[in-house]
Amino acid sequence: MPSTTLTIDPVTRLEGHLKIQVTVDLVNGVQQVVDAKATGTLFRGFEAILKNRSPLDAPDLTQRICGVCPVSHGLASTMALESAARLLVPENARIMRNLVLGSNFVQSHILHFYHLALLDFVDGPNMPPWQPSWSADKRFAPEQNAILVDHYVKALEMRRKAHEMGALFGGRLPHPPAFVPGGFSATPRPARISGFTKYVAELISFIENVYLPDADRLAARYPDYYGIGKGYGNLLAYGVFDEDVSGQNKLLRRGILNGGGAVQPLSAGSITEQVTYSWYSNSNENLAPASGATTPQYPKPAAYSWLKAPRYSGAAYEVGPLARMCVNGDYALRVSVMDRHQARAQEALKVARALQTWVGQINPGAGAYQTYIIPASGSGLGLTEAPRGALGHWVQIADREIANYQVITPTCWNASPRDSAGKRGPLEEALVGTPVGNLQEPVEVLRVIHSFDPCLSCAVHVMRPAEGARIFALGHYHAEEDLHGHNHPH
Ligand code: NFE
Repeated sequence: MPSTTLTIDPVTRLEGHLKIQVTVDLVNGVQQVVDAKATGTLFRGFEAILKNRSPLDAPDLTQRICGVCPVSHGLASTMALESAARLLVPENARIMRNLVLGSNFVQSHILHFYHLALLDFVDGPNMPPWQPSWSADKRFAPEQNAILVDHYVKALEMRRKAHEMGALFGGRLPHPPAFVPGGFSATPRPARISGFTKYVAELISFIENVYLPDADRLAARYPDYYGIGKGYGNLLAYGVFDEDVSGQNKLLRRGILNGGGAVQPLSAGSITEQVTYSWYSNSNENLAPASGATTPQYPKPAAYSWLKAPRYSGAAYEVGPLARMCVNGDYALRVSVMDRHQARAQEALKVARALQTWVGQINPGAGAYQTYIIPASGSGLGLTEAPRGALGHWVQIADREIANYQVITPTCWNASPRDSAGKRGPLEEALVGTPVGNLQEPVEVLRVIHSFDPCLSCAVHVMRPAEGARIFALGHYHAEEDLHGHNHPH
């Protein structure tokens, strides 16, 4: 049989625009993926937007990278600015940052399991938007299926509550305005504390009684997915949720696991970004992000993605809840589709329980902000975690302006293209070996992709309409004119 190339473009039920191309062939009598390419199809451009602006703009602007994980961008950015000014924030700021970020983690994990991943395994109701859909390899009996669909609906309500919980301190979700360099701009009023306490109890109950049992149900029905989607097995975590203002003690700690063995310390200096297969100038090749550059070049021979390829000591690393939980010693070191789902569900519970502890640590009588003065020059680094994995912001300040800014998102790590050595990114590698039962409905490929919870909005962001494209504005009508000033007949 000749090999077949399948293209899924766009992959749905994720954030942003991802194209996946897999080559399927027969190996030892099993039809399976033998090669894969992941393409981020839009250019993000925030690095260019931030140049020469006030550093104080960075937390607000970088939150607009994504509406799903804005809290993490706000935090990474304020951390980068504070490290450039060598400033530690007050205890109340540490706690309220944890509360808003943790609310976002819980919301995002529930979103991923029920609304993005589950429909690869479960039949939705017989109506749009659930139908038409692929029917391959759906294993749940009708009554189990119905329970999971009920939980899909319940999960919408729980996500709303998680958003409302975070907004109590964040001021708004998504894009909370409360993350500012120097601390936190909300006051820890007792009514907010008691409101938060109620919400978190309800969310813990949902995670314990619904989410975790559903994740176990899925694992029991699809145990073969503990053997699918492994990839390199390299895991990396920057760590997150400070337990004190020094930033040294975290709920989920920093480190790397190199295909097995003991957790190693992580050195930020070992991170570079490679662009051989990315639509960026070769002058950007293998730069450390502290002195990184993001110079688009399209088209470019052999390049196939707007994502760069971040590497640690030259190797590809997977990031995300599984990486965090394994590095922290909370999850046995196994890497697969089902382990990603299990670790994510268990992390949701760990974070929700920690929220309960932190909200009790707030001192309502104390402040949460200290004056932040923009340094005349300097460099800063903010390493934290977003729900989807390790997130880093690097800033250079000169003449009190941003001279350079670089962001490496979790999806850049996971869905990166090949590096300069020609080695696949983590998701590409994880797809290799995936069995494909039905070439018309390669649902197994989707399950591997979704287990990483990719977000291409974080990775890429700005697009230029095609030549001749027509622009329609909702609400009022202008003469139909394309971008190039040509009028078109009705
Ligand atoms: Ni757009 Fe994000 C998370 C970040 S993923 S969701 O989590 O940063 O690249």
